[in-house]
Amino acid sequence: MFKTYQITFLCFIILAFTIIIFSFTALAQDYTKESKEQKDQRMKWWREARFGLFIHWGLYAIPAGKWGDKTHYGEWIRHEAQIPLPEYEKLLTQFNPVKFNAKEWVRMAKDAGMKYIVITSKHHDGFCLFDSKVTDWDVMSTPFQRDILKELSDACKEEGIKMCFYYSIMDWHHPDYLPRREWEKEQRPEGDANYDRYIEYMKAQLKELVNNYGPLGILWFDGEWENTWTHDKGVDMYNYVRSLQPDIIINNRVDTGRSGMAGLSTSENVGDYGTPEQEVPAKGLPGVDWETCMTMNKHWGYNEYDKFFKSTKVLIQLLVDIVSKGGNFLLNVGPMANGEFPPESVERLREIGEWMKVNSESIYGTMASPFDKPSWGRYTQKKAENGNTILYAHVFQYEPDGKIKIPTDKKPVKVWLLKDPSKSVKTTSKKGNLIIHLPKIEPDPNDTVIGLEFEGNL
Ligand code: JFZ
Repeated sequence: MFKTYQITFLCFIILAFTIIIFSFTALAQDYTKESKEQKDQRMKWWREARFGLFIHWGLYAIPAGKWGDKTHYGEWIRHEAQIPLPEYEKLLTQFNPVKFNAKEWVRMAKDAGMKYIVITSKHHDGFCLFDSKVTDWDVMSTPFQRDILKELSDACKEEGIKMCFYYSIMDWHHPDYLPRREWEKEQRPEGDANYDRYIEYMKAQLKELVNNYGPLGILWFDGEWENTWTHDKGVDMYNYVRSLQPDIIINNRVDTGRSGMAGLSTSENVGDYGTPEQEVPAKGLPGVDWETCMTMNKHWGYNEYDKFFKSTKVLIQLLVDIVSKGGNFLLNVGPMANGEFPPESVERLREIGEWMKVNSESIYGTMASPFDKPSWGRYTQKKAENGNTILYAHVFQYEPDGKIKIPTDKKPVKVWLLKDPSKSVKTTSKKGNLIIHLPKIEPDPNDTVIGLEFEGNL
């Protein structure tokens, strides 16, 4: 029969095999194969949020758009002005945003009605706004020496805002990143650069970001378009980040299938949602999750010469337009080198917040409109808890006769003006249309919202 030591040995072998097989399946887990219910669950907060703040901040805020005699630069300044690396590295000693106050930033976003913040943990210049153990090209090497992302993620947790990180795949600083910029091939030879080692660096940083600042809402990849990044690498990275935090949301720029500025990918590509940039799709896309990101002026990073800010009215109507098509709006601020938001951005966030305080129920948790876009504005809709449908009529333009027409023969069980529910709103029917007689009030120049509750579906 077996001896005790033989049994012990056998048990040991079985245990070792079990561990190996278990860890192997854990490693090999394919998160792209989840069910629709699982994805719906994971995307729930994001689909309800509808509105977030994008922040582009880094060393490029110091030159503030100016290099030599040109003043049109932003976060791409090192590439566009062809600044040699040793020259750009000098900015490190000047980064000291003494006015930075994480709580104030988070409160400004929250007061504007935003539910999540996506900030550049690392942009294309490779500089990290967090304390990274795998590089010195980070905020801890500046005179500031404070972990900006730690302070922000703590403030977000306190205020109930989802902390999310932008992370650039392209990196103009890391010696292992390839390819080199065309113009710096001679000053920065490739030497023994090793792209696989660069991927290990990315993974180490992403682990720091998820583990030390999480749980995170989104990892927002970018800079995926250079020829060294491939679909297979995107799939691997997607699964890697999900393995760190299974319920995290990852945008489609982790993969290579994005169609330029329109930003949408096909179903063969990984990534949880599409990212149109500086534009809004002409129509909603049923069953597709997308988020338009946009600047308030013409730059992502701070440019002190750029005063071409969109008005508050334009920004509010953009938000409503996007939401009426079933998308999210990620609106950008490029903070200054002293750590403050530009005053023009502060003002707009505050004014958007005033509108949201009255009207946000017509934004949060709403879906694309069931009707075509009307001449007078937009529709959003949501399901009430009792199964009724609530339609919001966003009136951008008060028609001279004070009437708007909605193409339904259904009668609403309730109609109200969001900014003054005590005002009664008259409705009549005409040739299969519902006519709303707008109350005689001073219209909101940004968007006057009427709520209409209908029994069942529309
Ligand atoms: C990228 C970045 O390069 C830019 O600095 C900023 O962070 C923005 C949000 O994202 O910009 C892009 C990316 C891709 C295209 C255009 C701008 N594209 O494919 O057309």
